[in-house]
Parts: sequence; C-alpha cells; structure tokens
Amino acid sequence: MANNQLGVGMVGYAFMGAAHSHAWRTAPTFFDLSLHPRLTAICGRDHEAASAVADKFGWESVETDWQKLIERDDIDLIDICTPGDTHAEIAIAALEAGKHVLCEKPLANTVEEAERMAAAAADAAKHGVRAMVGFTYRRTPAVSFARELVNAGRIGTIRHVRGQYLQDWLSDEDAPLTWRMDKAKAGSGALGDIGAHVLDMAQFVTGSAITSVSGVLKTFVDSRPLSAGSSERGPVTVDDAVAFTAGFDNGSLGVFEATRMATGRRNALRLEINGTKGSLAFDFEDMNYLEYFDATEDPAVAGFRRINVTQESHPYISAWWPPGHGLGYEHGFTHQVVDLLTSIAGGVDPTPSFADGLAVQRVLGAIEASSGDGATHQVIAG
Ligand code: SOE
Repeated sequence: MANNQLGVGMVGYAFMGAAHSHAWRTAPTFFDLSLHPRLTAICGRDHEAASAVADKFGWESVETDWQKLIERDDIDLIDICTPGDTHAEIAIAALEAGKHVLCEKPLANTVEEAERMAAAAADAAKHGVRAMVGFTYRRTPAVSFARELVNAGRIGTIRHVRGQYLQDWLSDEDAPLTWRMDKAKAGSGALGDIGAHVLDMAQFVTGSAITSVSGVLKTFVDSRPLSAGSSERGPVTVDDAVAFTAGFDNGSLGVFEATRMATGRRNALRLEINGTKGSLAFDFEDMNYLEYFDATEDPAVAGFRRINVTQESHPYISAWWPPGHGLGYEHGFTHQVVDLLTSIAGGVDPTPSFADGLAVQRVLGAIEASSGDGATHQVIAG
C-alpha cells in the first residue's frame, strides 16, 4: 500500500461489520489522519451476503476464506468482527503474518485463548505490528471525559463503583436462538457480551484493576425456537444475566449487573462512581451527558449537575458538530479506528491492547468460576 494508506480486510459483516465499515469510511472524512484506511476487502463465508454488504459500504473486493484475506499483499490490517470462537485463530494467524489486528470484544472465549492472543500481540509489537481489542464504549466522549475528571482528582479517592449493562432483547422467551446463546460460539452470554463492556469501562474510568470477584450467573430461559416462529426449540447454553461484586486494587468496592432481560432497558450501559470529593454517573441511553457531583461545594447549593459533553474542549468533539448537536452509537466506532490509525502511524501500541483484553477475560473467567463454586475468586494480575 502507498505510504499513507492502510489496506483493511474485515472478517464478518453483520451488526459489528456494519458498525466497523461505517467507522472505516467515516474516520478520514471527519478527522485529520496521516494514515488513510482503504476498504480493501470484506470476508464472509456467504459470498452473496458479503457482496451485498461490500456494495452497501464500498468494500473493494470480497473473500470467502479468511486465510486468503491474510495472505493478500494489499491488506495491512485484519478487522475481526466474527463470533468469539474464531477470534484466537484469526488474530494469531494475522499477527504472525505481520498484519495489524483490530478484534471485537470480548477478546476470546476463554482465558487460555486470550493468553495466546496477548502473547502473539506482544511478539508482533517487537516488529511494529499493532493489536487492539474493541471496547468501543471507552471512546464515547462522556466516558473519556469521566476518566479525565478522575485522573484530575475531581472526585478524590474512589470508594464505590456501580456498573450495569441492561438490555431486553431476550426478555421474550420465544425470541429465536442465535450464536450469541451458544456457549461453543460465544463463550458466555450476558457475561462476555455486555458484562465485559461494563467491567472494562469501570477499570478504564477508574484507572484501577479488579482483583477479586464473587458472582452469580443465571439462565431464565433454557430453550428457544431454532428460528423465528419455529415450534422446534434448541438449548440455550449461556447465561441470560450475571450479577457480581468486585474488589479493586485501589481499595474500592464494585457492584455490577449485566442482563439481556431488563424489560424496557434497551442499551442502558451505566456507571456510577462515588469518591471522597464527589461522584460521576453515566448512562449510555443518555450518552451525550455526564452527571457530576462536587462534594466540596456548599451543601446548600450542591447537587448533581448534568454536563452536556459536546463542547469543543471535550474528547473527540472538535472533529464533529457545534456544541449541543450530539453524537450517537456509531461515533465510538469511528473514534476507535481514529485512535488505532493514529497509534499505528505513530509507532506506538494502541489501547485497549490485547493485554487489556486478557485482563478482562481473567475477570470474566473468575466470575464464572465463582458462580460455579460459590466462592470469592482472586483475579490473576499481569
Ligand atoms: C449485543 O448485546 C450487543 O450488540 C453487543 O455485542 C455489543 O458489543 C454492544 O455494543 C451492543 O449490544
């Protein structure tokens, strides 16, 4: 590829494939980038379906075999948007072939796979090959800004971390089976799919690692129609919901919940942090706002204030619209590729790295183990 171009090959073309395609297209039009992505090839086993997505988003070519994609000289980066059971194999092969990698979350289906992926990324980094895991919500301006406020000491020493990720798309017990309800493909249910997001967000904003967990996984509906309207049902082999408490290495206490059965909550990714000097609260369903309480103010007038995180001085905003015009779900994906391209161009490792993805995977593994034996589990560090 020409010096200022990066050939992208994306594997997968469903929901995440659309979000990533949009991001690769949009990033260079709104952000000033020294490295420009080229939508070189999209890969999916169903040629017709992949071609339709290629036409829609402007991918230049279609492959049906991810190994062929990795072999192509005009591809510099592999973007993995497939179910978790394929992440390790594709990512490791791509890194060994010298291709940068962006991999959807959670990094893998097991800690063992994530360890191998993190080792491959560490080896590849020695040769300037970069790897990032897609915990996209870090790139929501209000979430990045919350981290800045914590780093600046605005809420003091953190005591409580309260996280929830509430969805309701599985509340109907006749909602059909998909790969997301199959442990062999997805690794886990609400735990890895959305619990991973909220615990990554908590660690990111607080700058602190979860060191111990105690959790319970629950499956409310253990069989579902094989397809919409079918009378034949198949087994659900993952959790519908998870609740866990967590100890952080800064001494704070965390309480978390993730579910796909919270009727009426469509995508409520929430985080509240209470510190000695104040509190912060965020809800993705109101994503352009961050709530901030300053406990050092006169109690007579103190109260949570809603900060509209759309000022030019807020993270990522200067590339977009004037204050108050707001951003949406897709912008996090655009910011993600902007940060990745900037890291690649600058010769530095992007975050969240595969090591960060492994750290999340270890927390997920410890929650699962705790749910199995009812004990509190320590999370291996490093
Ligand atoms: C499904 O629950 C899902 O699409 C997750 O897989 C995504 O990571 C999240 O952004 C939205 O919900």
